[in-house]
Amino acid sequence: MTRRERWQAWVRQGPHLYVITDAGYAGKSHVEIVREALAGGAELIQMRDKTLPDRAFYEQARECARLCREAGAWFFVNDRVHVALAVEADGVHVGQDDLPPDVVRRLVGDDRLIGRSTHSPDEFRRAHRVEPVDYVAFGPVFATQTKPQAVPLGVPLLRDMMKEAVRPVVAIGGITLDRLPALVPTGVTMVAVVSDIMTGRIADRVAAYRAALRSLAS
Ligand code: TZP
Ligand code: MG
Repeated sequence: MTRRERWQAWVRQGPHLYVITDAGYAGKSHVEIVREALAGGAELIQMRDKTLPDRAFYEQARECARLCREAGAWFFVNDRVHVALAVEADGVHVGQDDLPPDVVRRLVGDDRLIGRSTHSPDEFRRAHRVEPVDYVAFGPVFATQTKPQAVPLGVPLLRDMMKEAVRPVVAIGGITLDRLPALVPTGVTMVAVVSDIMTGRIADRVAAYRAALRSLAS
């Protein structure tokens, strides 16, 4: 089975938790965050750090990728396509200011996964219709301190966008446990969480999200 076939099979078993590392919130290294998230049962982790120099990012990403591989969890690198390739990550997540997805596809090849951030209906539609990506993130759904300037899009708009979705969709932004009952019925494949997991006991928070998602799955 190819990686993308495994991905498609896993996607169908959702909704899943999508953990995004933030060393600032956690006060820990990405490697420590990944260890704790995996101990809580994380199945997908994205390493995200906007400030680390490439060398330091790479050193940690290499270890995070190894830990995820060993645990059978998906590992994504945020923004840095070259590092995703260097550490043989499962995929790379790119936003609107990063390399365009068709260029990323050319660089990473057919089997590696590409995730895409979108922040408006136009971006969401383009990601679904023309971009060669494996999932589409939409948000922030709720206001969040992690991206304070971004305008929250809201659950009603997410629900509307889901009618047009033909790819796995990741809800992101301001997600907390008590908001899952509003999000899961929209049909999203994944919920991505930064601060609500990074600021607590990471393994326990991951386990709590997984249990909540399981109980809400239809
Ligand atoms: N993209 C849209 S919202 C967001 C990103 C990276 C941050 C989400 O963080 P949090 O702390 O889970 O609200
Ligand atoms: Mg980016």
